Amino acid sequence: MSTEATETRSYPPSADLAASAHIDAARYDAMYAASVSDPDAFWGEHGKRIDWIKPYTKVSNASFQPGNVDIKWFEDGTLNVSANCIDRHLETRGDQTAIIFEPDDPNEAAQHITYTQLHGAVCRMANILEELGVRKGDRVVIYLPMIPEAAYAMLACARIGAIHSIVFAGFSSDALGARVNGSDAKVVITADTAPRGGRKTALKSNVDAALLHCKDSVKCLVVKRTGDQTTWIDGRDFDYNEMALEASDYCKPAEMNAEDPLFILYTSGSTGQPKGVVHCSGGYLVYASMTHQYTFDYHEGDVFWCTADVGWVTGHSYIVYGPLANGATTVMFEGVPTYPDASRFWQVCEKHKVNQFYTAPTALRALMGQGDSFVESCDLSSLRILGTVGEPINPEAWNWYNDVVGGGRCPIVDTWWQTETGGHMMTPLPGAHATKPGSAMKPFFGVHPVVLDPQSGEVIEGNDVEGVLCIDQSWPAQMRTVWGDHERFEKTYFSDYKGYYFAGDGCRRDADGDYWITGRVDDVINVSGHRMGTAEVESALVAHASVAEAAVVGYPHDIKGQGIYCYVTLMNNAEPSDELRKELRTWVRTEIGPIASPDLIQWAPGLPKTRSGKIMRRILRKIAENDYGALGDTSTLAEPAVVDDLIENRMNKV
Ligand code: 6R9
Repeated sequence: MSTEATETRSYPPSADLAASAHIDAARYDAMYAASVSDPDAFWGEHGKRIDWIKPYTKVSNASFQPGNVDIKWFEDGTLNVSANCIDRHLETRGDQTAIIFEPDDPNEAAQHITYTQLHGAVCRMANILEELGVRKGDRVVIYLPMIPEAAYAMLACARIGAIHSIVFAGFSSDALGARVNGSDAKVVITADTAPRGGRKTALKSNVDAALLHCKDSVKCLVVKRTGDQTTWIDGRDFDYNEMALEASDYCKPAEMNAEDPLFILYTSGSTGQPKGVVHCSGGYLVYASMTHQYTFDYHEGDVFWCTADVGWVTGHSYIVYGPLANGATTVMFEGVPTYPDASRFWQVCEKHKVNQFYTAPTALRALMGQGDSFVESCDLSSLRILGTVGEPINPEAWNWYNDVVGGGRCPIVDTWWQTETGGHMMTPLPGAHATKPGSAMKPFFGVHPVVLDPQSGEVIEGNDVEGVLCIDQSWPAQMRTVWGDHERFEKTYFSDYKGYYFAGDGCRRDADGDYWITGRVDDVINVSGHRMGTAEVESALVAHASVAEAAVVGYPHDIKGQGIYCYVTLMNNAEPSDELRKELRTWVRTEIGPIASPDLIQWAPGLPKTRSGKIMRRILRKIAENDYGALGDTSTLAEPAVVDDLIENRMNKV
C-alpha cells in the first residue's frame, strides 16, 4: 500500500514529551551530526552501553566495495550476549519481571518471569543443548510458538556461543527442512503443538516430516506446550521438560568475539530461494539496545510490547535482544489480534499496563475494519508511544491508530528497517521529531541515507526528490554475510549501486527533508507485513505436475497491503478448474506455508515475454492492479495478443 504524496499533516512532539524524553530536537541534531561525521568516535562511546569481557580498541572496519565487501565492528572486543541480557541485571533487577507471557487463551493465566528466573531457565536450556552435543559455532534451529521457551532457546544458544536460526512456526515442513539443511543444524527445538487463535498447529509432526529429508544425526528437543500426544523416536527426540528437571541452573557464559555470529535468519529476496542473513554479537546488540531505548523512549520500569513473532527480525531485536539488554519488561503474546475478538490487543494493553506498543499496519487495518468499540471498551491510559513496522502505513490506518488507539496523546514511530539492517534505520524519535502520517521521517544515529537515480545511479541531492534508497556507510547491526554464500551477499546488496548498500526500497525525501518509503522496487512483495519473493511462490507453483509456467506479482489488498496474484500456464494435459485452483493453493501452503497462499490464480494460456524469453512482470503487475491504461512500452513483446487475453480474463478482486 503506497502512501499519499498529498499527505501534509504534521504533529510536533508535546512539550512534556520533549522535556522528559531521552532525545529532544537539539540533542538529536548534535548527536546525528557527530554520528555521521565521525562514526568511530560516536560508536566508540556508545558501544560501551553493553558489557564487554575484553573491551574493544577498534571500532569500525567496513568496506562496501564489490569484490571486497567486508564489515566488522568492535572486532577485537569480546562479550556474551546472554550475560548482557540477563546476568548484568541480576544485582539490581533480579526480582523485576523480564518477560510477561500472555497465552493464546485469555483464560489461561499470564506468566511473569523475573530476571532471576530467566537466568535459571536459560542456563538449564544451555546445559541441555550442551548435553545434546551442541558446541560453540554449531547451529540450532528453533521452530517454536511464541512461548517463553523461544526466548530461553535464543539466549541459551547465545550463552554457549551456538548460532540460532529461528524458523517461523507458520512455515511448512518443507521450508523447515530446507533451513535445517541450509545451516547444517545439529538440533531442532520445537513444541508438541501450538495454540494460536483457538486452533492448533502440529509443530512436532512438521519437524518429523522435515527431518525425513535431513541428516540422521539431527536431534529434536521437544518442549511441552499443550501435552498433546506426538510420535517419538528414541535417541533422536528429547524431552525438554524432563531434562530441565535434572539440568543445572548455572552455565558459564562463553566468551565470544564481537564478530562471532549470533544468529542466522532466512529472508526472501527477488531471486532464488530465501537467504540466511547473518548477524553478529557485538554490533548487533549495541544497535538493538540503543534503538530500543531511543526510538520508543524506553525508561526504567516501562512495560514494552512488540506484537511480532520471534520468527521475524522484529521479534529478535524488539521482543528479545533490545528490551532485555536494556533490562526492560517485555511482553510475549502467543495469540492473534482478533481472538477471541478484535479487542484482544487492547485488553492485553490494559491488563499489563503496556507503555509502548509496537505492531504492523496490516493488523491495524484489520482491527480498524471491526469498529472503534473494541478499542474504546479498554483502558489504554498506560500507553505512551505507539510504533509500526513492516510495510508502508496508509494515512487512514495511521490516523485511526493516532486518534482511536492513542487518543491523540501518543506519538507514532513509523520505523523503517529490514532483516538485513538488524535494527531501526529511519524513524521519528518521539521527543525530537514531528510525525507525519506515512513518513519514516529521519535516519537513526549513524545512518546516512542517500536517494539515487535508479537509472544513472547518481546521488540526488536536495529536497522534494524521489529515487531508490541506499545507505552510504556501515552501521553496527548491518548483516555481515549470507550464510555460506558471501558472493550472493555482495551481488544482492552492493552491485547495483557501487559503493552503497542497496535496500531494495524506493523513497521520497519531501520538501522538509523527511523520508517516505514508497515500497519495494524489486520482485519482493509484502503480504500482511511478511516479506516474500515472487520467485519463491513461482517455484512452488511450477513444482506441481499440472503447472508448466507461473508468474507471480503483488496487487493492492485492503487488509494485507499486497495480495498474491498468480498467472499460471497449465501443462497440455491439465484442465483448468476451480478444483485445481484449490489444489494449487493447498500445494503452495504445503511447499512454503500459509502466509504464501495465493489470493488469485488466473489461467494464462501464455505469459507476456520479451523476444529473449524474459517474462515482462511490469505488464503483469499492471494487469493485476487493474491499471491497463499504463501498460507502458509493449513494443518488445514477442506475442502482443497474450496481453489482450490476460486483460480479458483478469480475475475479479476478492
Ligand atoms: C523489519 C522488517 C523489510 C521490508 C523493507 C520495506 C518494508 C519495513 C517499513 C517498510 C515502509 C516501514 N518495510 N518497515 N516499508 N515503512 N516502516 O519488516 O524486516 O521483514 O526484512 O522487511 O519491509 O520494504 O525493505 P523485513
